Amino acid sequence: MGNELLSGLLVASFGRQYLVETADGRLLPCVTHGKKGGAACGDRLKIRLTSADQGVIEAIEPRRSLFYRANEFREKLIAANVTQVVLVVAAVPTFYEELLNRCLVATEVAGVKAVIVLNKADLAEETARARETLQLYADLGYPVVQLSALGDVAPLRPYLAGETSVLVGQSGMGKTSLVNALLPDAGARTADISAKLDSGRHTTTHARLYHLDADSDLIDSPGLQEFGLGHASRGEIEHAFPEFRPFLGQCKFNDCRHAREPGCAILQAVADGRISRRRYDIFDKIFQPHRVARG
Ligand SMILES: Nc1nc2c(ncn2[C@@H]2O[C@H](COP(=O)(O)OP(=O)(O)OP(=O)(O)O)[C@@H](O)[C@H]2O)c(=O)[nH]1
Ligand SMILES: [Mg+2]
Ligand SMILES: [Zn+2]
Repeated sequence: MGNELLSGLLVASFGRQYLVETADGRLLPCVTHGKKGGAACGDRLKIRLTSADQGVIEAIEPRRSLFYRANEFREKLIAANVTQVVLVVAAVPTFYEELLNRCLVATEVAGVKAVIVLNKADLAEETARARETLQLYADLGYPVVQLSALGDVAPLRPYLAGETSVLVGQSGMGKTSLVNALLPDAGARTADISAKLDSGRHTTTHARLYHLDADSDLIDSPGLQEFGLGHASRGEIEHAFPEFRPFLGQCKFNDCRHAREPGCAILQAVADGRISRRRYDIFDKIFQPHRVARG
């Protein structure tokens, strides 16, 4: 077909197969050239038609942000061009605080806003305990929005207005249920809560972008079990803990690893109660591989 390039928005990626929304609102299956991957949901693209209803990605436009995780071997892109990460947790199944913190670090490293959603508020007793755990994060300035995706999702709407948000979190926290509640026409499917059979589970396997309204988008993403921060530098991780910032650069040694060095301003702040012990312990765990590595 022609050599003309079209602009498009990547709204879903299935391995090397992509679904691209063109300016005129069509959804076009696209592939990439050869082995080149690296496109993420939310990417703005230049595509070329290879047939009437198939395209090839020719270029990825510069991104305003990239939210991703990485281990020592490879990167896993989650979403591009988001302005906000919505971290979805619930009391049931239990959410892992370290994973939440890893997501928060990646959000800070990406330079975008974070909102924590405590879903399944209808499970009142368990939710009350989880809310106590989350108070630490509310005190740090992260909004904590408590709601039930099966009830009223109105409390979340003001946070989504005008933003491109990606929902992230462990499997089963209710990300897709939130999409369904916010966008009844989304066609996103979830496990039926009334289905007693485990086979009724419907876990999300790929990211998908939905238009909430003319200037708000919402990206659903697959559940996470781990969140590698191999891409973050030592300095980025230190700064990703906002309450550490006033103390960074105050340690006796320039290359202080904040482990057990004398004159460590971070450890002193923990001892003084100005940095929470819980957050420091999580930082310590996350920072561990970066202590031995360079940079
Ligand atoms: N009680 C209760 N159950 C909920 C609520 N929201 C979601 N669920 C249930 O939690 C289960 C998981 O919901 P999903 O929306 O599929 O979770 P998810 O975060 O998208 O999971 P993955 O796609 O695997 O990452 C389903 O059985 C939902 O019905 C809620 O507010 N209250
Ligand atoms: Mg899902
Ligand atoms: Zn230190």
